[in-house]
Amino acid sequence: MATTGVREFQNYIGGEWVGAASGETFESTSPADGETIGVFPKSAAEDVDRAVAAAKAAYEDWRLVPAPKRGEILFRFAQLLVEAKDELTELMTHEMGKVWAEAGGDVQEAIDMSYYMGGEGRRLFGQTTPSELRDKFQMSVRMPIGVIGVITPWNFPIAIPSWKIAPALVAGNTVVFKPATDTPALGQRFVELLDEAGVPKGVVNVVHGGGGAVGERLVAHPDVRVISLTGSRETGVRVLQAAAEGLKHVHLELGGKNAIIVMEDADLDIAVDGIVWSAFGTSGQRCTAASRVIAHESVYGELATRIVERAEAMRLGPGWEDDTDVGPVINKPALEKIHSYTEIGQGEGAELLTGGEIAADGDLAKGFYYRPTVFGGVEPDMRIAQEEIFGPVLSLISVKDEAEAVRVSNGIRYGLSSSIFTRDVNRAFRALRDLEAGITYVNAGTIGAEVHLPFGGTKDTGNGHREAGQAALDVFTEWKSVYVDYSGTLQRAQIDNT
Ligand code: UN1
Repeated sequence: MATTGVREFQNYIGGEWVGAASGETFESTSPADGETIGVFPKSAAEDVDRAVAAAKAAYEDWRLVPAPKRGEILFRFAQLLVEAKDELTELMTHEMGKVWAEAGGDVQEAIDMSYYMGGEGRRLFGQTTPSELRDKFQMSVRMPIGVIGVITPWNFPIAIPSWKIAPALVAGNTVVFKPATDTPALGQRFVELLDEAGVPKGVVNVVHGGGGAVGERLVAHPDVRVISLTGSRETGVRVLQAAAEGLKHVHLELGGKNAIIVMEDADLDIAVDGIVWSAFGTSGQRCTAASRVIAHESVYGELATRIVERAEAMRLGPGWEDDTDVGPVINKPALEKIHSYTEIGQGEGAELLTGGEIAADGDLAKGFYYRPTVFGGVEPDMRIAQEEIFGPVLSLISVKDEAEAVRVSNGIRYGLSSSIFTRDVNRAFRALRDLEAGITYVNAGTIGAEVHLPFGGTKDTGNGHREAGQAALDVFTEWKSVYVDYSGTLQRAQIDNT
């Protein structure tokens, strides 16, 4: 595709906009219609090394900037995001493909997170405790760690960078940021706004390029102390292995295979709304998307009919058009992977109730569109009910009772989001206790987490950390325990305290 007139973007290293040392580039194109969004540096190890050196140098002063001041920069950043919300929303409908309302929600989530973490500048609470000895004071304080490597996905191209970069900055760390190669223009705008907000040179650096060249060097670099990655399980395992030798902190936010349980006493109108929103919103490309519905056998039939009806009424199209319900999926390999699961599902004996095909009529042929797809009669151990498809594909599973519903919901390797629709409060609380997931919704779908509670999952969804909320600070700080003895003598803990 011709690139004349297309904007050329650069890396941002130590406060300078620079190309890749090799001079190589790659293009970002729209999944909605193939339009070229921009040309970006295809960076390599050398570029990463320069960015890490800049971040390391900037850390020496940034860690000493009072945290409330760092927070004020985040407040300004949040305000700039508010002002740029429409522009970023529009760019997101083009570069990533999600529909207008959801793209606005993505930007809003970054606004919320930046205000929330800006406020942490005046908190960053530690603990004070009594001492077992006389005339001794003690407390714990959160300390910054150093240079943080931030590797983000394309599905929340503004929100997820904010989940990692805002807490990293308020805590006094510096950052080397590798945006997803499918959404680099949005990553770039994010950093431009941080710069405008007053983040000093070298505190946030951006290096564009692939996971192989840029990501691997970031993980291997001895001066990067923390890696925060949102991505696939396979990438997460590779990063953990690569980071082991350097004993780096690794924060992983990986896959999901989230289920909505619908019991016989549920309000089916709300359940259908919640299912359709969670399964087909963002074209199913959320880690939190619902890809399984576990329905009590007495409501299974009605639910299936109503979900199929709603799926068939959804209009596919570019996200910037007002009447679009479902946008494209991110790229051709994603489209092919999603379609392969239709074949896998049919091969396994599931019943294709609707969808199951690439949509290519008229202008849709210019992009990567997949029809909302529903499989019925799915058995819990089928691949379509076990593996993350990351597209608009939903599996319906019928169960006999609550115990079986919970067992099926838990019977996967992942543990991100979960949901139950019921009017029985006892049942709801049992589900809250028993569902093995980092997030459980009652009478809502599986998507829509807010920024001030921890976000993340159990089992293969991660490695025990959480983003968002107070929990996010644990990834980007280390505790220091401080003991001050003002007794004027040497007091020995555990010995002189009798
Ligand atoms: C993701 O899919 O990786 O809860 C993030 C939600 C959104 C975030 C999803 N607030 O669906």
